[in-house]
Amino acid sequence: MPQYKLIYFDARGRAELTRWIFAYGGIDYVDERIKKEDWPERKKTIFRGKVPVLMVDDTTVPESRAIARYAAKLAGLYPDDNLDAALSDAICDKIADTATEIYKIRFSEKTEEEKKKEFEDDIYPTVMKPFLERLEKWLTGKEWFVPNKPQISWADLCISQTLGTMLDKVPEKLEPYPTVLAHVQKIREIPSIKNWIETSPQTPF
Ligand SMILES: N[C@@H](CCC(=O)N[C@@H](CS)C(=O)NCC(=O)O)C(=O)O
Repeated sequence: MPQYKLIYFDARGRAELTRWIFAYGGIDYVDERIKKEDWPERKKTIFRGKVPVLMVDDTTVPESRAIARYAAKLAGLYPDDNLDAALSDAICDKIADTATEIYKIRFSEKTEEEKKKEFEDDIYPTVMKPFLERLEKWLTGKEWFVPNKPQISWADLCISQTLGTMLDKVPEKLEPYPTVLAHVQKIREIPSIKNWIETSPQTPF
C-alpha cells in the first residue's frame, strides 16, 4: 500500500473533495496544510508551484481534478460503467469550473460588498441558478447522480461538498431546489463524511 500525502493550504478549496473521498474510503493519508507564511519557500519545492498535489510515495500527482478522480478510484467511488464515469467527470468538471469563477471574485482586490454584489448580480443568475435548475431536474427520482448502474460515486460527494458550502453561507439560495438540498444533506449524513465535517479543521473557505 503506497503512502499518500495531500499537500494544500489550511483551507477546503480545491483539496476538500479529495479529503471527503479519503474519509469515505477510510484511506490513510497525511493531510499537510501549508501555512501562509511558509508558502513562498515551499512554492519553490512544489511541482509547478501550485497546490493541491498528492504525493503517492515519491510520485507527485498535480491538478485537483486528477487527484480527486484517482482518490475516487481508490475509494471505490469511481463508476465502472463507462457512461456513468463520463457523466461523473462532466459534473465534477462543471463544478470545478464554477468554483474557479467564484475564486476569481473571492480572491480579487474588491471589497466584501463588491464581491457579494458580483456574486448576486452575475455568478448566481448566470452560472449557479441555471446549474441548480438542471441538477434539480436530473436528480428528481434518482437515488444517486449516475443513472446506468445507480450507486454512490464521487459525483455525489462533489455535489454535496461544493453546494454544502453554499448551504452554510447562503442557505436561502438552495431552498428553491428541494431535491438538490436533500441530496446535499443525505451525503453529509453518511457517518464517515459527517465525522470528517465535524472533526476536520474549521477554515473560512
Ligand atoms: N488547475 C489547478 C489550479 C491550482 C491552483 O491554482 N492552486 C492555487 C490554490 S487553489 C495555488 O496554488 N495558488 C498559489 C500560487 O499560485 O502561488 C488545480 O485544479 O489543481
